[in-house]
Amino acid sequence: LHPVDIPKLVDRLYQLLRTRNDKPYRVLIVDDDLELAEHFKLTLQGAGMEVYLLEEPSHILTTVQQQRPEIILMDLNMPGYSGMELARLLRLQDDWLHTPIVYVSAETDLKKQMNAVGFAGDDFLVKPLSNEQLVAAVTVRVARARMLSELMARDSLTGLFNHSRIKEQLVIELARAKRSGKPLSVAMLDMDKFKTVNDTYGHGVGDRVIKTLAHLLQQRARQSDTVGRYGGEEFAAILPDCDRDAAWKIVDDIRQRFGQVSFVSGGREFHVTLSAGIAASSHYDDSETLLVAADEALYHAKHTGRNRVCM
Ligand code: GH3
Ligand code: MG
Ligand code: MG
Ligand code: MG
Repeated sequence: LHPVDIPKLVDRLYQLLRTRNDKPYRVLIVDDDLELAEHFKLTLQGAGMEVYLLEEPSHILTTVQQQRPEIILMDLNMPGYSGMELARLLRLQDDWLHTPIVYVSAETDLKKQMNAVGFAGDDFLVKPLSNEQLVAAVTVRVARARMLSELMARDSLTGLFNHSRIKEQLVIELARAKRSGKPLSVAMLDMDKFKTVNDTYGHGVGDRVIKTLAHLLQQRARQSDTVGRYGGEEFAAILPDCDRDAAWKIVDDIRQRFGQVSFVSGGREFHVTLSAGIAASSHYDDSETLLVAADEALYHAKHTGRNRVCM
């Protein structure tokens, strides 16, 4: 049995973060002082970031939708608009609930600063601002936001990607596969008669079995594969550059290895098997139908005797 290897998990997290951090930070500047905004833009671009200026505050919602900024630098006072109101408007949208919003203003009155942060937004930077200050302020916040989103995408029991990240990742990977003309397969794996494991040996032992399969999946997967815990004792794997037959071989190998693991509880030894279903992108156009197809194949595996991989 493998206990969850925390240092390895943390290491993997940092690895992921590094690859995600390869992408330039996306910054949106909202300021009516175009000369200053342009200066901020050049400074942040100089640090390797992608920067957009919002010239027309009333377009803020469509602009964030298009540019998907990871941080917003918000002026406080603009003719006809208040930065606080714009920040509040963003905060009312689910998509922008977590995006750091930092006011950048010449306002030196601490009470007014706190009032703005209390109304919406996260923090306050006072102009004038050195280039170093600006770059550091953005870097720290975006790096932390990315780290947080990586952590939130993880299932706490296994450290694997969770349900929502799997679905997000599938949309991205499928689009990439369609662009490159390469195959992509999806596998759904579900343990057989798992309720019996819980009923016989207890929930804690059940959890251990779940962690063991997670570990096995992670070890067997390639760097480019995405494995996740889809639900209770159900797992999903996205295998890019892998057609249905190749996917079947990989998943069937995992099935065999998992079936060979000897679990021990209270002096008793037992084995657990799994069933799996596979679907390939060559047959389906969108991520939802691909997942449904993998699920149907899994259902078929269950109904034809379990402990098998169907496609
Ligand atoms: P089947 O072969 O048809 O899949 O039978 P099954 O008993 O495995 O049925 P199903 O997949 O529907 O049931 C999953 C069970 O897994 C139900 C629940 O008690 C258990 N389970 C779900 N999440 C967890 C968990 O986090 N820990 C433990 N120990 N058990 C869980
Ligand atoms: Mg202004
Ligand atoms: Mg099951
Ligand atoms: Mg299940």
